[in-house]
Amino acid sequence: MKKLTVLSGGMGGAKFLQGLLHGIATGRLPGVSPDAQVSVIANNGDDWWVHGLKVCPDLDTVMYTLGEGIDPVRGWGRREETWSAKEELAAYGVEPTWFGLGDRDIATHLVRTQMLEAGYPLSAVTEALCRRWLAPRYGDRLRLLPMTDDRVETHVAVDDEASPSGLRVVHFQEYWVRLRAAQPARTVAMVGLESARPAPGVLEAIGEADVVILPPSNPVVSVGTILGVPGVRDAVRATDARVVGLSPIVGDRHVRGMAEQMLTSIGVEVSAAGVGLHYGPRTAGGVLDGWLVDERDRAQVARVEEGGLACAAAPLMMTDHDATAAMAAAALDLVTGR
Ligand code: FO1
Repeated sequence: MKKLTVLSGGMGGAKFLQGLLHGIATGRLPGVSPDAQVSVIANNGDDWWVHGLKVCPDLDTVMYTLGEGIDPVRGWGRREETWSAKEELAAYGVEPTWFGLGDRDIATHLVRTQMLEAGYPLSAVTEALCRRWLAPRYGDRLRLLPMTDDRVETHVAVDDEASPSGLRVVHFQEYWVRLRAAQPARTVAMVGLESARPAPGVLEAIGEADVVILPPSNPVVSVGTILGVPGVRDAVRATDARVVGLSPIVGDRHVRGMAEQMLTSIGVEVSAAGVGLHYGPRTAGGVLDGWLVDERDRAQVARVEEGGLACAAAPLMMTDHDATAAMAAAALDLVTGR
């Protein structure tokens, strides 16, 4: 296998990609060539404009993580960060004070915003930013593509007694950062998704891949959003590549993030089998050929198989790069039959 394409959200996807790249570099992935090219199609539905800047959290989380510029504790933003601009904005009383842009991180958003305002599409801006973070380490063996150049923003409806409808709609960042995803998400809406077009290279990366991987990212607001860009789901369904996913749910809980809240909002059972069958087998209108669940969910394998999907169990905790590379190897094994 020479071409691997990964549909990624932020932290979970970035961690998985670290292990995948480590697995390729150390020859631990069955059948994968050491000079294989990895294309990452990243969710950019949790983007937003704040303080006049375009912020793309998932793109940046992947870029900084793989470029070794991420803050390892927070899992977002820059390492060795300082917060003077945030403090100054707060001193002016400028909202939102609950969303923090670090001083180093702001440079990325300034470059991005200037380039966008000069007329460059997000995909070209991302390529330019990656020339600093990824090209020196990976050359042309790693590409980071936004799912779309168009504006897509995820919004979440939460309960609000004061509103005539009983609901209030907030930007995804407000749900996640200010509300800490502590309230039930009643509905999730990806504004702009229906008319978005795949960014340049996205459909080709899926169509020309040997394997397409759905990492343990959020199945609704990360992978679900990418698949929702018109043309992407069809491309995954039509590709000659094998398509395999890894469960973000272990023991009926999400490992990180807010998959439980998001799955509940769309009525999908919060379990490894529930998510696998939600994606569904390509033989029956879905997007997967195989689904890897955690060893603790081994009892759910038969149910997934009954749903028409090849399934296996393996340890799915991304405790270090070796463990994550082993997960990637097990996922590839499942769909390539090595
Ligand atoms: N997460 C937080 O919990 N608090 C923040 O203030 C915050 C700021 C922020 C700025 C830039 C960026 O790229 C990410 C940021 N995040 C922050 C993370 C982000 O909200 C989420 O983790 C993702 O959108 C979910 O994938």
